Amino acid sequence: MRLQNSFKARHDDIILVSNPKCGTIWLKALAFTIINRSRFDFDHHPLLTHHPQRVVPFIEIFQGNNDLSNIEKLPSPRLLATHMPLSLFPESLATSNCLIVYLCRDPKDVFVSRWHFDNKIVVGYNKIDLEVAFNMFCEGFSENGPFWDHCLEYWKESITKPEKFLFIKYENMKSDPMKHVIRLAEFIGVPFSDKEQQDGVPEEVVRLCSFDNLSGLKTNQIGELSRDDRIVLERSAFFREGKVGDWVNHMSQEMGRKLDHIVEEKLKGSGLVL
Ligand code: PAP
Repeated sequence: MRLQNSFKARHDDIILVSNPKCGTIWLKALAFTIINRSRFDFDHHPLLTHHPQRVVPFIEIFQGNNDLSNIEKLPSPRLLATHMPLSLFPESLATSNCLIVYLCRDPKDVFVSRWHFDNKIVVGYNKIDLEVAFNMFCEGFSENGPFWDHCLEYWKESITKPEKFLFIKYENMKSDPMKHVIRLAEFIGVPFSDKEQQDGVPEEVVRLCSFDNLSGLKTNQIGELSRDDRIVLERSAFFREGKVGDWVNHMSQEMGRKLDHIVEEKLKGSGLVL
């Protein structure tokens, strides 16, 4: 609720939004690389030595530290990320010209990813049985509200205001990352020039931010990250499989059908299919 009162969106903000475990870190890496491509060359890039969580801040981290004023000190244009539902954003989000990129993913893979992630938290989390966690997910328990409500809020905006909300699916980005990198650059107002396309710059962005590349870097493998001092987790926790459909290795077909059915019902009539 504090976010509603204190976060002020700027006209040139770019805000990356997702439910947890939809591939936020990948989107952060891609957007950061696209925006800063004239500042950093690919051989000496900050992502080679800095965890992607560090190069694009979460609005919630400022909020958790009670220092949202620090977000005001960031220079424009700001590249920010959040897991917040749209309904928790302040009025300034709707009235400003800021851009929102929303990343969604098959909820079965999201659930499995989240369960593994939570079990890797070193401090600040009690381990939980997969079946118990699954039932809670199906009932909509999440710090950001039910998974489907979160997606739907942003989906509806992306239909009525496509110039302000870009809705992307993880699975589509996996099957054609180049197309999405080009689209993302266009949407955030920094399209690749013909020369850049001829020189293979979009390919370089895709390669730098690929799961294989990022997950193999020391900065993303060794050590711990602290999230607003309450949670400590392994840096590698953000890079597990990076695949579509890994849920089959952890959930039964029956669980998969149950979740599919719930999600289908919740999204009925919206045009959104997950
Ligand atoms: P967050 O919500 O805590 O920020 P987030 O980055 O959204 O996490 O999700 C992590 C997932 O993205 C992991 O999925 P998995 O558990 O199914 O493997 C992680 O492996 C995946 N991921 C991380 N980097 C990439 C990447 N470069 N390409 C594709 N998937 C990635």
